[in-house]
Amino acid sequence: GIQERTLVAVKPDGVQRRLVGDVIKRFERRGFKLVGMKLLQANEGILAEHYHELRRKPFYPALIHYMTSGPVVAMVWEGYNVVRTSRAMVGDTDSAEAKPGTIRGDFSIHVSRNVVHASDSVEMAQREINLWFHSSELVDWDCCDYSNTYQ
Ligand code: DAT
Ligand code: MG
Repeated sequence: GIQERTLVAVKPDGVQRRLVGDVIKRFERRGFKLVGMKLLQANEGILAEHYHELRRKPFYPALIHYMTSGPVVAMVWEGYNVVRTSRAMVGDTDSAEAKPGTIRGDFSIHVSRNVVHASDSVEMAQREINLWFHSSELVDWDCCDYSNTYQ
């Protein structure tokens, strides 16, 4: 439905490189609705939850170190098929494979510094939104232009 939500986060490399605005711009102009956003320095606890499935990967310690190295900008975006569409906008996990035109394909070279996170399924999105945001931090509001975005 048009109320599907996903978690998008600009990672520490993206914040350091001042790419926050570029990332937001792409989701805004696509037509998605921003319903939550904050800058925070993530601690190991939240990242251990967030990357639970990767805990046995050889790159896991470096991943956690990088993700705690500076602030991230966490966002919740809403709209039709937003989980799938945002993964397409973000591009392949491995920046070397990411197509030009995607965020990773335009702004990054290597998998270990791939600028942005986006949830990979509706179920994971719900879990990640609950992990990164209190429900009171999410705002329900009416987009004035939905007749130009949806039928
Ligand atoms: P994605 O972020 O596209 O969902 P993922 O969930 O498989 O990818 O992995 C999470 C992050 O872990 C990824 O964005 C960057 C890091 N990562 C994945 N594979 C890696 C690798 N082979 N070497 C270094 N970092 C890696
Ligand atoms: Mg993932």
